[in-house]
Amino acid sequence: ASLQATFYGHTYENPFMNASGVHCMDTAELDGLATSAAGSFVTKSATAEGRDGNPEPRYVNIELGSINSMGLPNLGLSYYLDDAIKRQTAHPDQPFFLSVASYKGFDEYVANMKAIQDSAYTGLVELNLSCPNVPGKPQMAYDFEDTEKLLTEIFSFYTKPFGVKLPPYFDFMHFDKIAAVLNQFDLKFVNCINSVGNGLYIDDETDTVVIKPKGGFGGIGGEYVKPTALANVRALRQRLNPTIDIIGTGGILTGRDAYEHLLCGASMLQVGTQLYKEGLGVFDRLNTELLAILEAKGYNTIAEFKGKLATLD
Ligand code: RRO
Repeated sequence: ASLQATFYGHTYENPFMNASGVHCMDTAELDGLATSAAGSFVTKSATAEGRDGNPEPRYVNIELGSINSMGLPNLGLSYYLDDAIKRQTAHPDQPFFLSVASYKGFDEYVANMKAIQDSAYTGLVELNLSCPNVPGKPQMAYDFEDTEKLLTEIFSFYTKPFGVKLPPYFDFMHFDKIAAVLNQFDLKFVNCINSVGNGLYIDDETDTVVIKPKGGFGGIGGEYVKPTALANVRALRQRLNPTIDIIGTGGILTGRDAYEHLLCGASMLQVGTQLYKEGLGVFDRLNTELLAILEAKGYNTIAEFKGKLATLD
């Protein structure tokens, strides 16, 4: 059997990548991903200017996952663009992903996309509409009107391939609304999900929160979020134009978790918390575990079961 992944018309060795924010801050970390068993990788979400981010502690591993309020620490868009332009010729048939966010809101999103449009970078961009950790700034993709306005503005000048990273939604009306917005545009992919925003974890010995920013509130990842991630992948696969591929992110610890995301319709799979906990060796293990599942079930390719989740009616 083969784990080859088809995504945006390209064939990757396997569907696994890091989730943005983990192991992707600088050229050295990106080199580690590029030479790992991951099929692709994404850079840390960049803002126009470099940022130190929120005060520490701001990321903590907990038993069933992680909580973070990093606050968009990054080296600035021009750093990641320069790195990406140097890197993009290595595997032109398997483009990696440049993640772009905004600290200041709507106008900075537009300015950042203009900078990429005007650059020599030709690869994929993951537009992060879902950072939960900037004090005073709501997650863009929870505002359906602003998201539509922003994508309209970006598509008025941007001609390179890109997709969007979404927050989790929890209501069928919201699945319907975000899909109706996204289906108006020639997006290449959506990524479901970013962390489940503004959770609270309490240490049972000290009765205190575990991260410093925002009084302890932070984005939750890991095992906690798998059912929500699967629901978002599935619900959007059922609603989006078939030309829009889905990246599944959230709660992938094992080959079985990966398999379930693929059943829901994901084409690529991102690993955040478990990569942070386990290091780059996670990709070898996930490849081995997912391949064993395909072979046990008699599948030769991911295409044979992708999106084919069975229901009870
Ligand atoms: O840097 C962060 O605090 C962060 C970002 Br930009 C994001 O998109 N998701 C997240 O959990 N943390």
